[in-house]
Amino acid sequence: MSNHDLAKIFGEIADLLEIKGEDRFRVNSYRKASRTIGDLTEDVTDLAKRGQLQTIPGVGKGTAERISQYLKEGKIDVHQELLTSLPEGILALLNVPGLGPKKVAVLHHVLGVCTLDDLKHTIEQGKVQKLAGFGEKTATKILEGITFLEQSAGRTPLGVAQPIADNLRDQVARLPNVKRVTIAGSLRRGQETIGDLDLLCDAKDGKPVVEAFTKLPEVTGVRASGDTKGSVVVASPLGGEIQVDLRVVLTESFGAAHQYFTGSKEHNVRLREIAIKKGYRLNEYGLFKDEKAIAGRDEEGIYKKLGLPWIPPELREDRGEIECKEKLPDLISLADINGDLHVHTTYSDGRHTIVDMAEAAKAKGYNVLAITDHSKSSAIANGLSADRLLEQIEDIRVANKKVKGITILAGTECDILADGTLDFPDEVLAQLDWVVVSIHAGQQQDRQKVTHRSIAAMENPYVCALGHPSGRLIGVRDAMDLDWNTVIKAAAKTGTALEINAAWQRLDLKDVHVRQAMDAGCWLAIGTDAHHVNQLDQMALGVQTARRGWATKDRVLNAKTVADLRKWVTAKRK
Ligand code: DGT
Ligand code: CA
Ligand code: CA
Ligand code: ZN
Repeated sequence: MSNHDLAKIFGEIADLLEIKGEDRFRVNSYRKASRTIGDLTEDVTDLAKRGQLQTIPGVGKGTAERISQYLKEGKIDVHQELLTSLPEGILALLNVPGLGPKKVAVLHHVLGVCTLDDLKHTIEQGKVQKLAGFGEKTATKILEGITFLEQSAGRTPLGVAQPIADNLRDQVARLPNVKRVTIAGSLRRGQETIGDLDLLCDAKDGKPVVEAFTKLPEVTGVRASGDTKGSVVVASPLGGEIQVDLRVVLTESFGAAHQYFTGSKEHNVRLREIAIKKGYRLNEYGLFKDEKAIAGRDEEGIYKKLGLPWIPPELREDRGEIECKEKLPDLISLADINGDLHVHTTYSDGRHTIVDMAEAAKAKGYNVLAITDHSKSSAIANGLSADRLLEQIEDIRVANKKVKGITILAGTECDILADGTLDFPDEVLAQLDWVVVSIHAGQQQDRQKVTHRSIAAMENPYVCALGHPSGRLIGVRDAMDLDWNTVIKAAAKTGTALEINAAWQRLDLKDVHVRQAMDAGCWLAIGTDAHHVNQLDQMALGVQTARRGWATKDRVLNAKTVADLRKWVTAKRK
């Protein structure tokens, strides 16, 4: 945890210094320290204990002293001084997509902008548009950025919320007299961001359970505590807090409550209508005919009595799941996944070697792992030149002999350049087993350009999958302005898979685009984009996103055997 917090503080120092107009050298040294600390595999606390802070590349005496101060006092003087010398709202401006410290500095010094509200007003007054280096287009982008921020405010990405919820669920499960605990709400439905966490508990006497819940070590505040319901807040690792609701119900109502609190609201409204038509009454306590409960112990019973099959939570959005009746799709599940099709190693910016990644993938029960390191244009990610890629292919052949029971595919995550050409020539791509192509720069280009680039790349027969197609970062950066109909049509026509990038920051494709791709007959490839062995676990998020897009196993390449996957690649090349 310290590494993450320290990296964030050093990054803020760099930003604040830059806004103040301090010299580049100082700014860069803090920025570098931030990046190195964020990338460390070892906890700084341990390094500090051994007196080895200065062995961290780029960390000199001064930085080491600041780290030590942070570890002792939880703060750093320069950081505190900077925060008091600038208006409070300044850091919030940096969160606006498209606004970096340089632009914020101009807005602050020239127009006196201190807060998001100031910024909105000065744009409305037409002042920002007239600034050198801004213009009408930039002003519009900034306004869009502010709207984007306002919409994502207070919501936590699924991948961040999941481990917090799992941990709380497990702790509540260990409380006295608790029969079972389960997660409900948007988290159970696998929605990409979560407003609050909803836990449901089966116990006879709610009050002591709720009381104990409000006293869990993670709890930083209590909003409500009653006989059957408690509401608390816990800290989010991204800053800010997350609300967690716990409801306690009796065994005979558990299924009804699980159904009700899983939602979505829209899905529930539809169910209630069906219930009313049948002369029943549906609520969180059960399904009732007159005053008699006819279902409520389990979800299946409720759906059955309403004339429906049990509907997987990921589909409960009133997007056609009710009308489907008995013909619900047989959704892909984690058990169907034979491998991961997008991971990085120490060859580019990953933390682990090819062999380590393969061993970790094998431990997950996979039969196949595609190594897809960056290509040379992704210079900050230490992208590979063609020569280094050829060396890596050799290394992968050797690793394949060493690690038995899993096939390591030699792949790439090749950059799609600004004009739609690829970072490697066809002769190089031809030597690989698996090719992902991604846009990493020029995401701001207009719709026509980004659409053309994506399509041009997919028209190359060596290309297997289009990586993180939208380029969005959840709550941080908006998607590219793609013409989705055209891109999805091109994917179907060229037989190129669209990736579901399962990294928690991305989930890209997102659910509705997965659905559109499914309807268009596209292939899908799920990749965790793991830069660390632990991140292979993100596959669960990718599968959930696939399920929310109604994806079935026959269309997901990860469900193929190695032999069939190879056949698929060969066929695509013809
Ligand atoms: P969130 O927290 O914004 O990510 O989304 P949810 O879906 O978790 O919503 P939340 O926490 O407000 O409520 C949990 C579930 O409880 C929701 O999915 C459906 C049910 N629910 C809450 N309020 C209502 C309501 O007014 N009507 C109906 N039918 N269901 C509700
Ligand atoms: Ca919720
Ligand atoms: Ca809630
Ligand atoms: Zn990428």
